[in-house]
Amino acid sequence: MSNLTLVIGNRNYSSWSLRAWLALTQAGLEFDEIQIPLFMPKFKQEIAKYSDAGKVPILIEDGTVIGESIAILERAAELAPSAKLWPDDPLARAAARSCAAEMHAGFFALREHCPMNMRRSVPDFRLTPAVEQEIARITQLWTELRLNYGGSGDFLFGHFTNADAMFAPVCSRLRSYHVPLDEVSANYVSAVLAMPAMKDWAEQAAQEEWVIAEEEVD
Ligand SMILES: N[C@@H](CCC(=O)N[C@@H](CS)C(=O)NCC(=O)O)C(=O)O
Repeated sequence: MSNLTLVIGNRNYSSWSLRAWLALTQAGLEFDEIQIPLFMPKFKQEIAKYSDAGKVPILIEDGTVIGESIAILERAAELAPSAKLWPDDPLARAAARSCAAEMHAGFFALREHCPMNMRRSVPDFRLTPAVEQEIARITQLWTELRLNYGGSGDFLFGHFTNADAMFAPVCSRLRSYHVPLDEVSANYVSAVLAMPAMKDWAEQAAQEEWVIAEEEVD
């Protein structure tokens, strides 16, 4: 039994759970996992056993409850310094924290209209202007980061960092809804989705039987 327990929702739909799980997994940290399917009759009751905030993910470390995915990512970076979940260079690190915070605090149109749904594939999905605008901002950000910090690696700051954990569900959404992308962004999405941990998460998501009708958009 580990001193870390991560409480997550459905692998198929819970984008915030994915971010925390991916950061902990990529950092090589051992953790126990508790899964509570979202929006099922007992969701609130079950989650109240761990946190009054009522949302996943939740990391429990030696009895301390850490909610909010960005705080979990910070803790993962502290627990596994050699994984370099934040870049070493101070300015690169500031840029990584900035884009992670931008993701955490924004892109509401994309989150609302293009829910993460790992097993879904919608070829003729029509984007709203607001979603198009947000995707333009995201791909501009990715292009700048790859150019300035990507070096010879495949990720935003070369190697995998918490910035990639924050954008991993966006990569999944762009693939699910067949969003056309520039070459840099398309390569980045492919690199993120090809990670063994992402494949593992997606394979398990595909086996889940829970369906949340509102998230099945087309
Ligand atoms: N700000 C939170 C958001 C967490 C969140 O919204 N989680 C969703 C699942 S992806 C949830 O638990 N929803 C259940 C609810 O709102 O009742 C974070 O960053 O962790």
